[in-house]
Amino acid sequence: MPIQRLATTPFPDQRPGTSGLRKTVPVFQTACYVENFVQSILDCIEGREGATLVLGGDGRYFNREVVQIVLRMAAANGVGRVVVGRDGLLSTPAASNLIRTRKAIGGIILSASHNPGGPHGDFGIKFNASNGGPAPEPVTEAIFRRASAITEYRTLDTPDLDLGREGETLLEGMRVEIVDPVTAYAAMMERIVDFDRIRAMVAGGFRMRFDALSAITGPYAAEILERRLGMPAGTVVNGTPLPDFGGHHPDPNPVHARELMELMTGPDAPDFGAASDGDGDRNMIVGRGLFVTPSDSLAVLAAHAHVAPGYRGGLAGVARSMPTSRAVDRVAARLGLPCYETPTGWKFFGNLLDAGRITLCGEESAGTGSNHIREKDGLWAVLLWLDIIAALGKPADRIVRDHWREYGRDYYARHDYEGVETEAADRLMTELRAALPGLVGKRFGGLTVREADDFAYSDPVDGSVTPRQGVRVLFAEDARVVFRLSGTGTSGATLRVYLERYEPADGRHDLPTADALAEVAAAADAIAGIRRHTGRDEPSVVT
Ligand code: VG1
Ligand code: CO
Repeated sequence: MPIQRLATTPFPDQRPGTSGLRKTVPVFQTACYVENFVQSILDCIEGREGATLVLGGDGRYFNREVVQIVLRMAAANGVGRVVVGRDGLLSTPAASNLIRTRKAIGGIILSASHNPGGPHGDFGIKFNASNGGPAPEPVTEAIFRRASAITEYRTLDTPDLDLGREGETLLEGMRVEIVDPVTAYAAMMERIVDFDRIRAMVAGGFRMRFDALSAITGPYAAEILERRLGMPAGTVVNGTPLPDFGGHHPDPNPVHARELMELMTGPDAPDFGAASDGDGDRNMIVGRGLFVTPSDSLAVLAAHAHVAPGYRGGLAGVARSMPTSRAVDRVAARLGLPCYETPTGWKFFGNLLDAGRITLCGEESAGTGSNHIREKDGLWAVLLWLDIIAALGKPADRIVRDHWREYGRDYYARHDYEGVETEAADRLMTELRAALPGLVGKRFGGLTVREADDFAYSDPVDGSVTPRQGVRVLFAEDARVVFRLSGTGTSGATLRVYLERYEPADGRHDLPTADALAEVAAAADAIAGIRRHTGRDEPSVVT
């Protein structure tokens, strides 16, 4: 079968964002759109001749078709072997694990993560490097430059492969190895957390609910929680991955996982609740009657991870994305650990993990992870929580309240203004940046600005500098507001406003978050003119 070299012309908009290229399905369905981007990725993989590549996606609409396109193109571009999840499915953490264990040169992950799916929903393509992590900025920029000048792509004229059965087939000279998506991942989890200890807790009557939100983690959670850990059938709900996620937003937060929140705050709440997102890398943790913010979750995990087999030697260090609350910093300070602050997006943790500088890291957006792979990992976070609950013999809500008593509480909320006109959002950020030098010392209600800057990250490992990663305003009263524009949306702009305030005093840890943050929210509007620029009185989503 001769390789086809087909002429094409570039699309100007194929620059990857916070996490890969994300567009609506109709955009991806435009003739040559997928092919151009995939060829650009392949062109940027040095040494792809004869190498191994990992391939899979979260099963959303168009996953099936794109898997076949990528397989043909990989074969036509000289790739030696592709390890692909059965039916083209792999959660993002499972893909990261396979890239590492199979010594692949990289992986192509098909997902738009927490964005809705379906014929009118979103799709995405992301390239991960040989360390299993999202390609760093120099690579994504190289892919973008390539895509902006592309003239032809290579493929084969072959029928679709049957990806429904495990085993190996040949696609011209390339081996296609179809693997069970769950097995290797579940085995890795058994090494990191103490399954026996959790099983004993389950045998003692511990009950939880895991809501897979009709996305990729259903089969993973069913295998691990129900089969290996012995939880009763029905522990995992919405466990069948659907191409449109049942019409829902597969974003595990109190707004989009409302059913879980209602259960956990109602009279029949089980001991623990959890959820994950479209591609399985995010996690939501809920104790009885208490939603645990991802920032607090990271801090609690950092404080107790050493009880689990994977972390018995202690942690090398921790990291959080800049908008994530400073709760984990307090744990690091107490334990004498280095604590790094990175820009939003998992790709910035890769160097720190590879260099052995950190063991745990996380983001306020429900992403938590460790050095076991190079992606955030939803189910892993749930399992580590379970192991900690079992080891401490305390329910999740008690663990969190005890944590606040020891360290103080960082009240936290994120206000998203979605679908804002791009020009209005840009104008807001431009004016805000211009106003920064004059802000220090100004008072907003009871708050005084102590520092204000536009976050620039200097990578301590490779020395690279990434400027303009979000405006942060720090108040003398130990409160903070951060402003940045989302890099994962597919229509208009999303303004994210991150609010936090530290409350050391015991006895003041049970305020409604909105009340604790009211003054900070008012200051945020006064500083950035949110209403004036966006015309919105209220955020579209508060998480
Ligand atoms: C968002 C989150 C960020 C996360 C990214 C990818 O990015 O804020 O923390 O890493 O999504 O997560 P942005 O640029 O929209 O704020 V996932 O689970 O959607 O791959
Ligand atoms: Co995700």
